[in-house]
Formats: sequence, structure tokens, C-alpha cells
Amino acid sequence: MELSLAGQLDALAAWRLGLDRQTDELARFLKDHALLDEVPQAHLAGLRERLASDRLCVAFVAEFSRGKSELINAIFFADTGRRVLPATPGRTTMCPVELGCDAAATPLLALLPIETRLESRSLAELRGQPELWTRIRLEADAPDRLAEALGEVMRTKAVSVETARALGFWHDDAPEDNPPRLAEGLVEVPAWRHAAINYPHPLLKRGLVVLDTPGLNAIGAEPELTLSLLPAAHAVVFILGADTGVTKSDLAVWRDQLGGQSMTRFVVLNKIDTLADPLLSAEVVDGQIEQQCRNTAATLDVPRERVFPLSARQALAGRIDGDPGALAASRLPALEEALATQLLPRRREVIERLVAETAQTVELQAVRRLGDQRRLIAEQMLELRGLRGKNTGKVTLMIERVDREAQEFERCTERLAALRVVHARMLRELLVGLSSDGLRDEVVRMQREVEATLFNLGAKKAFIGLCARLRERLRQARARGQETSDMLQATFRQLNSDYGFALTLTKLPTLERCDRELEQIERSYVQYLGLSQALRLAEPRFMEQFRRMLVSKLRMAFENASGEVELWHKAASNQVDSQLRERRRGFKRRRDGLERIQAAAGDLDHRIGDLESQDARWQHLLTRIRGLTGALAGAAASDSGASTDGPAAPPPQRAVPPNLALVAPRTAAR
Ligand SMILES: Nc1nc2c(ncn2[C@@H]2O[C@H](COP(=O)(O)OP(=O)(O)OP(=O)(O)O)[C@@H](O)[C@H]2O)c(=O)[nH]1
Ligand SMILES: [Mg+2]
Repeated sequence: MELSLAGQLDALAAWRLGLDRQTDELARFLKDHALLDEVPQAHLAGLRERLASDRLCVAFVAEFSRGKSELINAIFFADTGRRVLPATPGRTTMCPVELGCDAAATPLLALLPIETRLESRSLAELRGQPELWTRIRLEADAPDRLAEALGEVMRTKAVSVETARALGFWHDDAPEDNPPRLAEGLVEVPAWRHAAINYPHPLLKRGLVVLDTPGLNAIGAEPELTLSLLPAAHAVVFILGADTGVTKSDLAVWRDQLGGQSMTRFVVLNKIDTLADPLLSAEVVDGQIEQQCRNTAATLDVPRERVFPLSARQALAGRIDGDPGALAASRLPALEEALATQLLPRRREVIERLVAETAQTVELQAVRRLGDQRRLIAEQMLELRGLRGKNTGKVTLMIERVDREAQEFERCTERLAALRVVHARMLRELLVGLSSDGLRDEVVRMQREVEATLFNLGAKKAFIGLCARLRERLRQARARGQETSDMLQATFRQLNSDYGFALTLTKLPTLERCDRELEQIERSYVQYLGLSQALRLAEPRFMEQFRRMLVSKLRMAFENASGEVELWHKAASNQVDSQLRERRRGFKRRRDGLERIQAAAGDLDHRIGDLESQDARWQHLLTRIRGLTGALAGAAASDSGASTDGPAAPPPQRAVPPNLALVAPRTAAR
């Protein structure tokens, strides 16, 4: 996969870079010709930011000891010549480990102490607090020392039962999941809550982010993993052991951790080497493997083609020994091939949609502005052509007429001022429904409802109630938006007919993305609240952590929605401003033109010629802009249909992947 996934990631990166260049060219062209208003500028800048921060995140999820870390070693670290991530029998990886590469930062392992669980801040908030993380420099070209440093992810510590309980690892009501007691009544818990590795691997450098997870310990797992880290992944590799088949606890992980998620899923039936039997022929063993794949597919309800039988251990050994036969026998290449060919087209689809939308919006605005200019020129030409063969007295009358018209026109300013007041008020009312304060109130209400029920058994119901209220807020915002849009439409029509404007309203944003995100949040949280975890909401610390994470996720979704509405509003009011300016300039130009004709009678043809060449220039600009936006959308759409199957993955919930934000914090936690 080194080659094929690397090749695909390179192609994706080159494609993104090309799009970025084209976007930049378009922005510069518009700027050079004074056609770049605030709104298209924001659209283009937003697009460039997305193109630059686009990453592909793949999570490896399974019960403990199924071979997640070994598989990551085989895919990513075989070139070091050894096993780099610790992979041993029993529980090994004790905390979620994110691997990525921020070339600007040094190779580093950053670890967040488990004690941070005692406070209510979520991981997203703690990423912005570098002083809380322990940092270990990594020596990327010294494999043994690298492996030694990464051994930290196995670290545990002995704490009292009391502390374990406070950290969320000890539950009196589910003793079978509690860690065993050590001597002196202590128990062993993970030392770290989260690990982020910045490592200059060729694939990671190309924007791939890998998430290794600790085997699920149903009670000890943080909600963060299910509710925040996994939903941010674009794909999940779910791993089973061929030696164990699909166990009850595998099924619980599949259902509880991945059930509510909508990312692409790949299922690995690992450790097929353990099925080798000296008493059976290779064909018989292959038949057994195939049968197990079918059973697995049926149990998990996925297509058979999504189940990949392989041996991570054999693949790692084969690669380290440089033995292509052993690598082929491990069957790892089939999974790598599938990752390479099936994941990237989906990333492309998301970007493609974004580029097409931006190109269309920007074109629409630029075309409208040019249209305004051309309309003014057409009016002037009509007037001047009518003057051909007329005497200078007639020109004086014309000047007077222009002055009268200009005066008449100025009366619109009062109407516009009134319109602004009404429009701003309507917008304010609309935005209140989407505000962070509103969200916080709704979440607090949910929290009270949860606390009022016995053992928090009503948590799920209260959460569903919260989602319904939020959806209602969105519905109301949409209805208010529609009212505002109708009002503007009517006023624009009136202004157009009374004062010769050519105002057209852009389409009201649908807020669909917020809907989708809300749906995603609801799905994963409802799934989560169906677990025994819901009982933990009785702990105030846990409830607080849950609440903060929920608020921050909702706020992100709703801020996007407000942003869309505000941009729409700005586009409308900028349009009014710019047409007002243009109209005034138009009157002045007409008057200047007539005065010049009055001063030199023969100037008329010259003046008409001027206007004609100005118009030709606008026409040329229009063609260029259409060409540039068309080329941008076309470049985004080319070759994108390759090997997709099933519906496209939804847009990611955030543009910057988790680990990079940590290694080089970009945005402060909210
Ligand atoms: N025979 C065999 N053993 C494997 C294979 N893949 C992994 N193992 C072994 O299984 C054990 C567990 O592997 P890990 O990679 O640590 O498993 P994990 O899923 O990361 O486990 P946790 O980190 O504890 O959640 C290790 O001893 C591996 O060497 C395989 O393909 N064949
Ligand atoms: Mg592991």
C-alpha cells in the first residue's frame, strides 16, 4: 500500500493543490478588477482553508488483543525494520493513540495524564493547553529508541480503588469489568488519557491521520472516543481474530462504538495464520477462512467484500524480512488496495461539492456586479445615441434631466435606511434561535431532566427531547429566514421598479449541513446513552464532561449555520450598497459625458466609442470569470467517479484533524 495509497494520496494532494492554485488565481483576478467584495472573498478564503487543512482520518477499532497495533505496524512502520508500536498478548495499548504528521513540528509523542479526567474539560478543550501534556521527542531514524519511547502508551499506574472510581475505571455495580486488585488493595489504571504522535512517515506527511484505540473496556472507556474521536474519522478498520471469531464482546464494540457512525467501515479477520493446520491441505484451510468471512459478514451485516482475512503478524514479518512471498501469503495487500481505492474517491466527493458550490456563488456575485455595470453603460449609450444630430440646447435639457433623475433617485436612501433597520431586526431574531446561549440553555434543561429521573434512566429520552427542541430551533430559524427573504424579495422588486435598481436576492441557505451534523450527533449520542455508560451520568464529574462535550459539538454545528445566514445577509446588503454606489457614479458619468459633449460638439461619437469599448471590456471580464469559475469546478469534478461504492461519506465535522491540532495547537479550545 505504501505505493498505491501513497500514490493515491499524492494524486489527491496534487489535485487539491491545483484547486488551491486555481482558487487563488480566481481571487486575484477578481481583486485586480475590483470585483472581489467581502462576501465572495470570505467564500474563497474559506475554500482555501479547507483545501489546506483537508486530512484523511482512519481509525482502528476492536476488542483488546485483536491485533490493531500490529496491523498499524505492518502497514506503516515495517520500513523501520521492527515492531514499533507495542503489540503484545493481553491489553497493550492503554489509551487512544493518534498518529499524524505536522512537518512544521519536530517528531514528538505528546501524552495527556489520566488525572485530567478528574476535571470536566473535554479532550478538545485540553488540546489547546500544551502545558498539561508530557512531551517526548522521538528519534524517527533510530527505530529501537523510537519503539522504546512509544512504549509509553502501555504505561499504567497503581491507584487506590477510590481514585480508580473517580477516574471512571471502577464501578461497584459492574464488578466483572473492574481491573483486578493488586497487592495492598491498589488497582492498575492507564497512566495516560490520550497520546498524539507526530511522525514523519510518507503517508502521514501526505495528510493521513491514523487512530489506534485501546481495546474496549466498556466501563473504563471515555465517552470522548465514541462521541468525538470516532465520528471525526472518515473510515474505520474493525478487527476480529480468526482464532476467536465474532465474540459477544466484539459484537458489543461493533454495535456500541460503531453502530451510530456513518463512516466507511472495513472489517479485518486477523490472525489467519493461526488457522494453518498441518493435518489439512491449504485448500481446505482456505475454504475454512472463506466460510468464516461469510459468517462474519452475515453476523455484522456487511457485504462479504468488506471483510478482509489476513495476518498482520505475517505481513509485518514478511515486510521486515523483505519476503514478498510471505507478504502475499499474509493477504494484507488486499486490504491496503481497498483502503487506497475506496477511501480517496469519497474524500474527493466532499471537496468537489464544496468547490462547485463556492465557484457557483462567486460567479453569481461577480456576474451580477458586471451586469450592473453593463446596464449603466447601456443606459448611457441609449441616451447619447438619441443625441446624435441634436443641438447643444437639447444637451442642456438632458443635463437638467439627469440632475432631476439624480435628485429623484436620492429619495431612495430613506427607503433603504428603513429597509436596513427592518432587515437587521429580522436577522437578529433569527440568529438568537441559533446562538450559543440558546444552546446552553437547552442543554442545561436536558441536564435537569436527566437528573430528575431515577438512576438517570431517562437520559436517552431527555437527550432525544433536546434534539427535537434543537431541530425546532432550526425549523424556526428557517421559517424566519424565509420571512426575511420574502420581505427582501418584495422590497427589492419595489426598489427595482421605482428606482431602476437591479437587485436580485441570492438563495436563502438551507442550513442542511447543520441538520446533517445534528443528526450525526444524535445518532452517536443516542447509541451511547443506550449503554451501561448512561448510568455513569449519575456522577457529577462525568455529567459535566458529557455536557461540555455536547455543548461544544452543538456549538460548532450551529455556528456554521449562523455563519451561513450572516453571509447571506451580508451579500444582500452589500449588493444594495454597491448598486447604490454604482447608480450614483452612473449619474455623475452621464452628467460628465453630457458636459463634455456640450463643450465640444464633435465629442459625441468619441464618447459613444468610449462607452462601447468599456462595455466590451466588461463583456470580456465576464467571459474570463465564467472561464475561471468553470475551470475550477471542472477541475474539481474531473475523474471523481472512480471506484466508489455506496453513498458518499458525510462531510467531516471539523476540518483540522484532532492530532495535528494538538501537536501544533492552531485554535484555542472553546
Ligand atoms: N498469530 C498472530 N498473532 C497476531 C497477529 N496480529 C497480532 N497478533 C498478536 O496478537 C497480540 C495482540 O496484538 P496487538 O496488536 O497488541 O492487539 P491490539 O488490538 O492492539 O490490543 P490492545 O492494544 O490491547 O487493544 C500480539 O501478541 C500480537 O503479536 C496475527 O496476524 N497473527
Ligand atoms: Mg494495541
